[in-house]
Amino acid sequence: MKFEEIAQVAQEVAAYDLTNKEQLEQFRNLYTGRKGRIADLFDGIKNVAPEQRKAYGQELNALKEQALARFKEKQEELEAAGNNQTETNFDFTLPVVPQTLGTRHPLTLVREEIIRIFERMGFNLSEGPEIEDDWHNFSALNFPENHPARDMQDTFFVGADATMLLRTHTSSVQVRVMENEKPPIRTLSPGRVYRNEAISARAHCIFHQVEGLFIDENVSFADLKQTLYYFVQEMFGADTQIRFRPSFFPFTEPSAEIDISCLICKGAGCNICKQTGWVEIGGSGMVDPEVLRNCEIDPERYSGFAFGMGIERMAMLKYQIKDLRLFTENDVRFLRQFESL
Ligand code: 2NL
Repeated sequence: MKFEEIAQVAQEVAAYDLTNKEQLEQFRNLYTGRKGRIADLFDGIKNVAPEQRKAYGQELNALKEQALARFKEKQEELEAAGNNQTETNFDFTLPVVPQTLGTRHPLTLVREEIIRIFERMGFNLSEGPEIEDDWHNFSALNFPENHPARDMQDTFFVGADATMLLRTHTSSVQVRVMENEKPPIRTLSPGRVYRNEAISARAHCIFHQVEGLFIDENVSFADLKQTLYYFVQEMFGADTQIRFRPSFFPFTEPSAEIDISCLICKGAGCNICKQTGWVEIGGSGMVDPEVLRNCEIDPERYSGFAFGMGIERMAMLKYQIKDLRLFTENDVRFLRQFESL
């Protein structure tokens, strides 16, 4: 009776379909495992007549060897077939490996939003070199010979004879546009600029600005105001107020700083706006006739306005970023918070 059972299990072991990992596992549970049929048969030795026990034990050992050998052989076969995941052995319940997409840099997001707004008003884009000559960065823009911006303390000069410099604003791009194209001109020049400043939470030697230039017949300060009013409403929301404060730049006359109502406290006063309710986003003015003449545009016939705004400054306001250094440290914990690609 017991011997027949061994023969029966031996047949099953030989015939068992072992083509995937699940079947191997079932086979182990059913036959060779601690609670399997073979273990049961070993337990049953106590019910075998004493004179037959030796033979029973031998047959049972043979069965065990046979089962283990078959298991090992099939296991090795499956492993050799590579960890090729086939439809039958792939675990579809495994969690997926997350796809970590990149995000766009906040300065990129803000720059592109600015560009989109001015494009709707007919501005095109212009670019120019970051390494400039004195003419395009300073002289054409009416900077006097002894102006402090021309000092080594403020500007990075390059080359053995220091005749070239890293542009301190993108006005240099617009000087090139005025030299090469005739009015009407409506152009926007976003770009990286350099100033010789100590790095802190509020200042950096490398930053970004966007400048705009509009030149045609009969362009007035009213056009400047309306253009920038439309811009801030689109950029910061319809409840944003704008205010112009008299100022001075060598290249514009008259000149005005551009303030907007504080986005955080809506004008009530907070520490972002230093309790004033207003924050500065840039400067503007009517292009000085001398600058037009320097670029061979007749100031008797044409007039224009120009403005410059800091991209970091606007990104800080928009996203409430408190330290300028975050823009350049490339800390993924910071970068990942912005719109993904
Ligand atoms: C600021 C101030 C300003 C301009 C930039 C400009 C360019 C040309 C001629 C005249 Cl070619 N003006 N640009 C005018 C006024 C202010 O920038 O605070 N920028 C961050």
